[in-house]
Amino acid sequence: MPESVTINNLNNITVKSSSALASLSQKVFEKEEKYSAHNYHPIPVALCRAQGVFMWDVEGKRYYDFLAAYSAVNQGHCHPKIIEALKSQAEILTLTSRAFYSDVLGEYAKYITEMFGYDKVLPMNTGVEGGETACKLARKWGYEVKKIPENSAKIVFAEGNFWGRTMAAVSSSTDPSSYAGFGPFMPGFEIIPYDDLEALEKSLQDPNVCAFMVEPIQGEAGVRVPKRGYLQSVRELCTKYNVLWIADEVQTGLGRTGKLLAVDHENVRPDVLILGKALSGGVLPVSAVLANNDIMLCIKPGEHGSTFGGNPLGLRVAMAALQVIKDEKLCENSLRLGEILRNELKKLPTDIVQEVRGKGLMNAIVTHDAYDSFEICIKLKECGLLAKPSHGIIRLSPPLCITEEQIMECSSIILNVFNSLKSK
Ligand code: IF1
Repeated sequence: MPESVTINNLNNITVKSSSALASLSQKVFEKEEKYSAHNYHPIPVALCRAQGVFMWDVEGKRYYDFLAAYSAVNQGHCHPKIIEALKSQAEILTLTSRAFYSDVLGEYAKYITEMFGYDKVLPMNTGVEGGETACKLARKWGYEVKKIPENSAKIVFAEGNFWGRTMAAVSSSTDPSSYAGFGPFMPGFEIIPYDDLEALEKSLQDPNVCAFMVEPIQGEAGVRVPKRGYLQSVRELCTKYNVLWIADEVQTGLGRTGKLLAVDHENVRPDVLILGKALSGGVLPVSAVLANNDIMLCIKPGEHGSTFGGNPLGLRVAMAALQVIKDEKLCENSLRLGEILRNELKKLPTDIVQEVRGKGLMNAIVTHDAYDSFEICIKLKECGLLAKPSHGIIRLSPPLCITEEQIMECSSIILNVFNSLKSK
């Protein structure tokens, strides 16, 4: 058995056999299997440290992170400026609840509303809480402003949508793995095909529709990029029929697609904007719903909130995370390197790969059905690159701080793995 060496600190070197190292990972897998719910099927890698675009497992192996925690780590793992914000705030004030004012919420609210061009922000924690908040805002606006009869408001969603795992979120899902076995479902939700303007216009003619909630690029559905002009037409149709356009930018936002927001590719503005994930740089759950006063003020004191929503610790982290995106020009980097990555991946064997698609550094490899995306991700892992299979595609979304040299190295890893499949 080849010897391998791990350096567990500067003072001594422990020589472990590769089987001893492997048992370190196995112990992690077994403990999680025994004591944690089986609500995921993870790639078998036991991670213990991360920095920038890299993660390390308990055996000391280094990997490129090509998932970025589903786009929550756009700024790179453990970004020093975000961690510094976390540490300094953690020592003075972490949580007041919204029963009282804190000296952070107003500062953050001014910062983020000016950055995205809305009157107000409603701070929440997870992305799905952002989606729930947006739906409650839309219903309230529907009753108070659009004068929809009580308890008759409808929200339209696109087939293939994914905005979380709550009962409301799965009530709008068309993916059985999300909704099966969790009924009965939320009433007043309607589904239309994604990227279908005729179906959208037909649905919006119902006077009881208060909102259309949609991802500018569908993430979980497999990085589905709509036809150019779709978002502009969504904007026009929602305006025409007095329906709120809710853009779920929890995954596509904050530089992931090569612009600050994915809607910026078509220079359009949703009525309600949902942010999450990278809003905290992957440090804490921080989400946000942004809207103008005519919508946001439909929710009155005591009608919505959460214990941790707007907590000083998360908001200091969020301001640092947003500043990093600006200071390090992560949107521009994402746009430029996404082009380079997709150009390199054009060399993938067409008898294995149907399509490579995406925008900025939000991409996916679509394989022909005969190929198992989970098995391919195992091979990628063995070559030092961590990616995630979902619904037959392989999602590629590294931190936006990745360099061109690293993109080229990762492209060759991916090309080598796929070419090795051909020789099977
Ligand atoms: C899981 C998927 C991605 C999201 C969009 C809201 C949320 C998400 C567009 C909710 C969350 C996460 C959830 C996580 C895996 C991951 C995911 F595979 F589930 F669908 F990214 F595509 N809107 N997506 O993508 O945000 O409440 O999780 O903070 O549930 O397995 P959250």
